[in-house]
Amino acid sequence: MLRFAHTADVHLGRAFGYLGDSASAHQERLKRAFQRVFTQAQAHGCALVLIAGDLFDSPSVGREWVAFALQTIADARLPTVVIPGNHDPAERHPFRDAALPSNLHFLAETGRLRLPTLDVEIVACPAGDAVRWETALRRDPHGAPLQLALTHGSMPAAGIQGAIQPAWIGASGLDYVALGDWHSPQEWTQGQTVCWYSGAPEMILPRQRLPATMCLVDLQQGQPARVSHLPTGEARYPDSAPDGILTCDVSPYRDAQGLLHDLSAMLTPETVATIRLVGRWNADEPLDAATLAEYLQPRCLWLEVQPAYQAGELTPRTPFEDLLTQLAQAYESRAPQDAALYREAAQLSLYLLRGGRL
Ligand SMILES: [Mn+2]
Repeated sequence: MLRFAHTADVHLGRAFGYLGDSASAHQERLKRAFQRVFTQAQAHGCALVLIAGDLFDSPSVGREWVAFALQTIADARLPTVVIPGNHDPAERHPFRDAALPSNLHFLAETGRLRLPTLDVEIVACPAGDAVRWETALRRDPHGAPLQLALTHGSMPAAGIQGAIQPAWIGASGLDYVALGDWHSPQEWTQGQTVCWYSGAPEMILPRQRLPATMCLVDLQQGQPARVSHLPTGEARYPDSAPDGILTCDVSPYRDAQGLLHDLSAMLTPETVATIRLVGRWNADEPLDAATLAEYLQPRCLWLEVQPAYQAGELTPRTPFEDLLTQLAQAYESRAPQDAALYREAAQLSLYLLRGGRL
């Protein structure tokens, strides 16, 4: 039996501008996730590590990122196979001119590699070379007992034509195809050939499945590959929100402070959340989603606030607010057909006077 680790889309060296002050901490998280791929591989007795493209975020990442990747791979001492992705294409890949450790097999072109000590044969299908993939994705009847492929590109999806066709996988006769490009894990098994996008080992963009994982694959001759998923990333949804969407009923709150307090308690520096505010906001002060997001953002990795609540009716509290309301009522009685408009104008005036934003 052959047991191996499959990851892709590590994106080492990514800047993470959208994370603001948390960007450099998240770059460190990416490094830890990459190291975790190897520690998990070792802990589970893997004989091989596959990295299906986009190991680096760009061909021009700083030299320290390249040195880090090479050192991590060398230290792990496991045979490791890397192909270029669309972010780190073959012609300008950082590994091209680097001195590679002996356990690293960098396959820059479409082709085959045989690792005799493992009885395994590997087909490389790097990004940008899709015209050669259909013929390359084939079992060699005279080849090694176990045969697998690494491919970096998109399957057909809504609005995307796709660089790979599922039919190529089905017709390949290979034991496993390790896909890279999509950042959430997804299965594309066709017929006898088990096929997965491993997903990125840490969050690259918030819209991917969290926590990020890697694939652990067991391959036995004549049997379908068995795949399990091991966590590698630290970015995660709140405990109470398995899909990342935290629904919060604002009705019981009498001020924004109490709401902020309760929401803050659910956040950590690793939290990624969409907070959906529902119910009726009954407090005197306006509830402003943008202000709320500004306050909560430094308390987590990333969040979005979705205002889906209804605002309760505001009643005048000061002589000036009284005057505004009476004015609107006077207009309303003169033009009853526009009553709704005047009422809305009066409510909006009170909202803005109390510091609300549009
Ligand atoms: Mn990618």
